[in-house]
Amino acid sequence: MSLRETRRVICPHDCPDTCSMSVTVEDGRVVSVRGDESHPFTRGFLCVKTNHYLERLYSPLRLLVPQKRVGRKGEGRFAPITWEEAIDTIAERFQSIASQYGPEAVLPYSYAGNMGKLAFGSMDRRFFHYFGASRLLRTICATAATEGYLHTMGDRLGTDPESLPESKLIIAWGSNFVSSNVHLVPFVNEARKRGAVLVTVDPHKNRTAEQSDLFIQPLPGTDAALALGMMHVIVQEGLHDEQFIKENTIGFDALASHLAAYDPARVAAITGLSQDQIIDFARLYARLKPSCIRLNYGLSRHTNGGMMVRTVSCLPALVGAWGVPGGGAMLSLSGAYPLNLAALERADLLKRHERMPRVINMIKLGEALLDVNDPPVKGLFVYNSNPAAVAPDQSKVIEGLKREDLFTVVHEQVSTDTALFADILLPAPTVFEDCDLYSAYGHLYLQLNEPAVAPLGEAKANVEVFRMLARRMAFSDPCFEDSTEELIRQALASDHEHLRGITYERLKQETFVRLNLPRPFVPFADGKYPTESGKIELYSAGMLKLGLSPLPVHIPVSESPEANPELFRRYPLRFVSPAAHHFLNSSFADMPSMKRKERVPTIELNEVDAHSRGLKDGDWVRAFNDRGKTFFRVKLAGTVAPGVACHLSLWWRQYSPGGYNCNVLTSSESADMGGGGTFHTCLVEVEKVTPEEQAVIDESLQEVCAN
Ligand SMILES: Nc1nc2c(c(=O)[nH]1)N[C@H]1C(S)=C(S)[C@@H](COP(=O)(O)OP(=O)(O)OC[C@H]3O[C@@H](n4cnc5c(=O)[nH]c(N)nc54)[C@H](O)[C@@H]3O)O[C@H]1N2
Ligand SMILES: Nc1nc2c(c(=O)[nH]1)N[C@H]1C(S)=C(S)[C@@H](COP(=O)(O)OP(=O)(O)OC[C@H]3O[C@@H](n4cnc5c(=O)[nH]c(N)nc54)[C@H](O)[C@@H]3O)O[C@H]1N2
Ligand SMILES: [Mo]
Repeated sequence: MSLRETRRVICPHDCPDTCSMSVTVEDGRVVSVRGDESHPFTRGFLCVKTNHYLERLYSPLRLLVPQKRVGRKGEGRFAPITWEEAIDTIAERFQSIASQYGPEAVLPYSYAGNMGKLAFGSMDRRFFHYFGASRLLRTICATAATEGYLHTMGDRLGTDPESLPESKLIIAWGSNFVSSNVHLVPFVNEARKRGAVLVTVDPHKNRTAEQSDLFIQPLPGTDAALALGMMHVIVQEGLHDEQFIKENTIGFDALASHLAAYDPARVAAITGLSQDQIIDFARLYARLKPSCIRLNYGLSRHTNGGMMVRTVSCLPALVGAWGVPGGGAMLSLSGAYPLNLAALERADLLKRHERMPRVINMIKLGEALLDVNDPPVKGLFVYNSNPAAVAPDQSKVIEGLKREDLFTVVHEQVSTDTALFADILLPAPTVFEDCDLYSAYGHLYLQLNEPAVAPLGEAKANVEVFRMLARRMAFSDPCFEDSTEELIRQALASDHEHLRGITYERLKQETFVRLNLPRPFVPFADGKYPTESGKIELYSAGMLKLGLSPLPVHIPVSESPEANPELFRRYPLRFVSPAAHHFLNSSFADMPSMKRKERVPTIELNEVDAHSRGLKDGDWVRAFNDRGKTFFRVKLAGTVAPGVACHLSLWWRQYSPGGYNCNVLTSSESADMGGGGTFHTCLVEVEKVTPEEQAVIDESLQEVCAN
């Protein structure tokens, strides 16, 4: 008789939703994956990607045993080895690199492929801290937006999504939640049923814009000007909330005089919008309350991204949107989770070293691998990330990964673009086979994941791999022996009231537990803001000290006609590459069903730009700038303004005609705040491909279809 049971598994991917999945296991094999109906946020459905999770879990690309390279770098030819040989090799190579160049010559490279608190940052951090490796600044996604928001509000808190039905106006501001945060949709729909208006502000007419009542389409990188223009109108027409401003903010008078520079005529010229659009939007925003601005990270991926987020997050204060259910703004709720991450990461282990190891910004991986550095990077350990596909300035990244003298370890679930460059390739389990603790950045439930099935093949979790390495290298601190359960208990050890009553035992029983917060939770309801002044900072003395403008300002992005006319003359299209509906960064982009849905890498252009280049819908173009070139199929769908181009990312290089994806075009320049990525500040030109290029594309498409 077959054994059939239902389990809960927490979706580990980098997405605000962190869903609870209801999983059926039969004879040790997962046979179905559905949304968990009992979860207050997941509400019984999953996104299109995780609905197909079986395809990922049992993919032919799954890595099942440790392997060592036998071919050329990047060729992807490997031979199986034992775990013992793999760990021995890594330990010996890291030790010899350390004795020749110092431990900083080893660089860990990881991000949020798995958002589990343990997998994301625990034994791995302890290992590299103890060893003295270079420290990685994890900037690729969230740091610019976070810093911008903190300058205004002081904490990573925002509107409780479960209170959204109370909103009368919801603004998706550079946030494509229909694709990137789909579990928000039922709450938004509930609000709309009760009469709420949905507005999208985005240079791309994305899936959220398609469903919106109003679509505002500024040029990329101009949102601070738009927000300041709205403030100009609001203050000039006396629509601001004087009482709220007086009690909750600092710097209103300075801001009000500064707004003179942002009259609708000037803002229209900067944003490409009409004056009426700006004025009407400002009036709508001041009139409809409660209102919620749904920000996410897309808006911040510009050289002025921190300032754009800082500026937009001043708007709710001006109209007094905070303090009621459904009001305010939402970037992230991660500030609500007071987990003891310091205990997991153990930065104190760094004190063993004479000086603090250097830091390397992850978006500058290409430079880190190629430039003359002292010491040079000689060892690289990649886990939870696929930098060959996701990091900017890809030709440099690939050139670096090809270095014969670079010893590269990749710990992965599937044979990614980065895995192909490994010297030692290690198999990782999926969340179905692993145990971990999950917070969320889009809801308020702490969740415990327990394995539903045994690890496939010889897959070992991140925690276990670094525990084995520490043991092999005779690291003496007892922290390297902590078990998974002990690590989870350490993370939960906090006196903070949000965690009151939440224990390991309770999580084991209930899987998900709401933080100890009222429902709905109204952030900042007590009028306290953990900024320097204790108020919402419309003027920020702290920013001035950092050399930033203390008042919100519009600063043209570095690749724009204002900042670099010469570059703009050569590359006149502002290229953005936000998230595709069927991929999650580069995850799922290997799955045949998801690739079929995205079809081929496309570039959306305006008719005017296509016409002036002799292009029609379906033509293949070469998109290029000084950093590189890649190929896209032209899509003319009325989705972008003249001078703007959009590609939905992220395709694997393996499936991209010509062997590079969109990140061969993007720049590794860091944002104005937090060293953040600037993927959407990117000028390009497109040209119809030559017959020779078309032949390459046709051949490569056959391979994509065959895979
Ligand atoms: N399906 C799917 N879901 C995802 C992801 C995915 O890859 N696919 N990625 C996950 C991750 S890691 C993250 S960080 C979140 C990101 O979630 P979002 O921030 O919602 O996602 P993005 O698609 O990066 O960007 C959102 C929008 O920003 C727009 N944008 C770009 N430049 C500007 C600008 O200057 N102004 C304005 N107003 N808008 C601009 C883009 O056109 C895009 O429509 O989503 C998560 N969820
Ligand atoms: N052009 C462009 N580039 C972008 C973006 C964009 O909008 N445009 N978005 C950026 C953003 S928001 C982000 S967050 C980054 C994301 O970049 P990454 O963090 O690299 O995200 P993924 O592409 O999802 O790759 C994560 C990898 O981790 C692996 N993994 C999952 N779980 C585990 C585990 O438990 N252990 C180990 N060892 N591996 C595991 C997965 O199989 C997957 O291959 O990309 C950025 N790149
Ligand atoms: Mo991200």
